[in-house]
Parts: sequence; C-alpha cells; structure tokens
Amino acid sequence: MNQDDVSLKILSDKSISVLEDSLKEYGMNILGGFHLEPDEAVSFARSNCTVAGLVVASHGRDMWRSFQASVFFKDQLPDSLDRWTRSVLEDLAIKTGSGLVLPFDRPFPPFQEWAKRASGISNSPLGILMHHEYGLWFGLRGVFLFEVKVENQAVNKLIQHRFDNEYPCDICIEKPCLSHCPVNAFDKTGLNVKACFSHLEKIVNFSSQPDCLSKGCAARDACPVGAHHKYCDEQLQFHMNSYYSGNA
Ligand code: B12
Ligand code: SF4
Ligand code: SF4
Repeated sequence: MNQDDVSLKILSDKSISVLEDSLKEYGMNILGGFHLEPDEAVSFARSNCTVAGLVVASHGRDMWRSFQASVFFKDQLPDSLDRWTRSVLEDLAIKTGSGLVLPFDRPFPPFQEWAKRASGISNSPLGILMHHEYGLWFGLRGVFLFEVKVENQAVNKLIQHRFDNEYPCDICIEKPCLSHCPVNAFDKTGLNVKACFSHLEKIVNFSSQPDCLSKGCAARDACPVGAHHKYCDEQLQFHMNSYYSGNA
C-alpha cells in the first residue's frame, strides 16, 4: 500500500472486532494500541489528525500453521513470510479502512519501541521483548493506523491497556538466558551479532553444539517464561536461517 495514498478512517468498535476476529484465524492478535506522536503521524500516516496505532503480534505456533498452509510458503520464492504477512494484513487494512506499517518496510519502523508503548512490555536482557504470557515466543507483524477521537471509549481502553503484573525479567533471579550462549554473545547493549555468527559458522563447518541453527537460539530456549509457546523445530530453523542469511 502506498502510504501517500492513505486517508485514515476513524477507529470504530466495529473495526476493532473485525480485526480481532480475522487476526485470530492467522494466529495473530492485537498486542495493544498507542498514540503516534505528531511527527510520527506525519511520517507514517501523512496525516495531521490524532493517529492511533494498533500493534499486531503473532505468538507461539498458530501463525506458523496458517503460513504453512499458504501459497507463499509453498512457492519457495524468497521472503515468503514477509510476502504472506503483507498479503494477509493488507487485505484487513483495506477491509477496515486503516493505514498499515510493516516491520520490514524501509527504513525500518521502530516496532519494538511501538510495542513497548502499546502494551507496557520491555526488553529482556537478550534485547528481544518479553511478554508476560508468551515469554520470548512472539513476533511483531504490523501496525494498523486509524484516526482516533477522544470520545471513543473502546479505543481508549485498548490504548490505555497495560499489564499490571510484575515484569518477568525483574523477578527472575538466575537469568538462565544469560548463561546458555556458548560465545556469551549478550552484553549490556544486547546481542553481539558478530560473536553469535562465529558460533553459527562453526555449526555449519564443524557441527559444533549447541546447534542453534536447527534447534534455535540456546539463550532464548533457556528462558522458562511462556515455554509452552515455544516455536516448533521447523519454525525455529526458518527464523534462524533467515537471520543467518541476513534477513531479520
Ligand atoms: C534489523 C533487525 C535485526 C538486525 C539488527 C541489527 C542492528 N542491531 O541494527 C539483526 C539481523 C541482527 C536481527 C536479529 C534478530 N532479530 Co531482529 N529485527 C530487525 C528489524 C527488521 C529492524 C530493527 C530496526 O532497525 N528498527 C529501527 C530502529 C529505529 O528501531 P529500534 O527499536 O531502535 O531497533 C533496534 C532494535 O530492534 C535492535 N534489534 C533488532 N533485532 C534485534 C534482536 C536482538 C536480539 C537485539 C538485542 C536487538 C535487536 O536493533 C535495532 C537497531 O539498533 C526488526 C523489525 C522492526 N522493524 O523493528 C526486527 C526485530 C526487532 N527482530 C526480531 C527478532 C526476533 C530477531 C532474531 C531473534 C531473529 C529472528 N528473526 O527470529 C534475531 C536475533 C538472533 C538471536 N540470536 O537472538 C523481532 C523482535 C521480536 C521481539 N519479541 O522483540 C523483530 C521485531 C522482528 C519481528 N517481525 O518480530 N534483527
Ligand atoms: S531467563 Fe529470566 S531474565 Fe532471561 S528473558 Fe527469561 S525471564 Fe527474562
Ligand atoms: S544463536 Fe546461539 S550463538 Fe547466537 S546468541 Fe543464541 S545461543 Fe548464542
């Protein structure tokens, strides 16, 4: 969708329920809503009205099942997950009259930042975000943009929604995520990609263990929160291979 052409509709309760019901079929949901700052609204929505963003997340294995059943998974062409995501979310954007921003649009939009504002979640020591229920096993798939009016109660409730519980990483004393990477690739600034790749290269050339390429990142796997939402092996391999081949 060309963002220059977007003329945003007002976010109604009906649009929210259409989105929630349809997203469920694709293993996705609305993580939360946030107000775009005026400069963000101008750059992402070409709009000078008050703009709300609804952050869409996928969690666990449900999205993977839906993606696997799609033509995009089967056609073996590059960027299959991005193409599937675009197709599914663009249809919903058209149906609801919303604008759409995707995480792989260029320049990269600040999705982690928006997800934090939308739901009050925070970064884990690994850098990726921690969710109270899904742990580290979720991805950010898109943001729907709407014009928003102060009197719209349902929308404001969604925007003000915050997790009240204590943040899992704050009460995790042992932090096993930080002791399971074979090359200690995490420091205070997050992931050292070079160090991580040095191990991935050894897996390819010398079958080194742990085999993060076929079993997923050992540091992420060590976290106990939301462990039952862990991705299946094929899903882990897909994401690790995209990462290792230069596509986040
Ligand atoms: C570029 C990118 C990367 C680059 C980061 C290079 C860099 N530091 O510049 C690389 C390729 C290294 C990367 C790796 C991974 N990424 Co990445 N990445 C992105 C992407 C596409 C853009 C980030 C960006 O530049 N944003 C723009 C700036 C302005 O916003 P920002 O919030 O400041 O962005 C910073 C952080 O997002 C950070 N970052 C990005 N990914 C990761 C991963 C980790 C572990 C850390 C510490 C930091 C980090 O780098 C950005 C620039 O400093 C985002 C999608 C998005 N649009 O946000 C996904 C995203 C952040 N990545 C994600 C993930 C899951 C990963 C991986 C775990 C692999 C994967 N796809 O499963 C790996 C980490 C591998 C591992 N061993 O753990 C998820 C995070 C979900 C979450 N729960 O938080 C996102 C949101 C993609 C998505 N669709 O869900 N990624
Ligand atoms: S192991 Fe503990 S500190 Fe690490 S991500 Fe999980 S909850 Fe957070
Ligand atoms: S993928 Fe493996 S090497 Fe890379 S950060 Fe995770 S545990 Fe460390």
